[in-house]
Amino acid sequence: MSSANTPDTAPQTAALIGVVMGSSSDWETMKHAADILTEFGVPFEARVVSAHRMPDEMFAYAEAAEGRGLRAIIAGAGGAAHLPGMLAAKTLVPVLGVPVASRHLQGVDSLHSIVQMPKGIPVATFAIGNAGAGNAALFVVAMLARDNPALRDKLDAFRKRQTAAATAMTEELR
Ligand code: RP5
Repeated sequence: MSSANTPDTAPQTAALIGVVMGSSSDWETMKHAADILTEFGVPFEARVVSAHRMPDEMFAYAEAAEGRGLRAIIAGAGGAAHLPGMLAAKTLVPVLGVPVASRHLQGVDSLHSIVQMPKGIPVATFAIGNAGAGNAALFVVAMLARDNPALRDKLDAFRKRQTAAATAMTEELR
């Protein structure tokens, strides 16, 4: 059972996507990824897997990800934000990184930590905050939609609704 402030701790059956984060304080941002996956009906699990406070669990999560059938991991963290890179180092499952806004540097530190991976271990890095979390999930949907026509249709309809909403904005100017 999820609430507005905490990630779901109970994994759904046959999760395809892992949504992980360094702290429950990241959930306010990462729930925007969870909301998109829910909207598109993509099975996911949401967990706190802190890189520096529970490193053994983080390694275990990464090492098990491929065997458990995860197709991608969306990892959000703030500050030094080493979680996405460390996960990526321990699994062949693609990792998408979401920089969470930090208190003192507003997430620029998180962005730099995640995006500046040395060549060899990639982390697909998204925008700081809610937009990044939502877009990471939309990117996952687009990847899964390549061999899932029903999901492709949902994504197409989502884009068309967005276009219609933006088109209607001109009316609001009058
Ligand atoms: C990181 O430290 C987390 O990803 C979070 O963004 C940040 C602060 O964590 P808390 O102090 O709120 O638990 O590990």
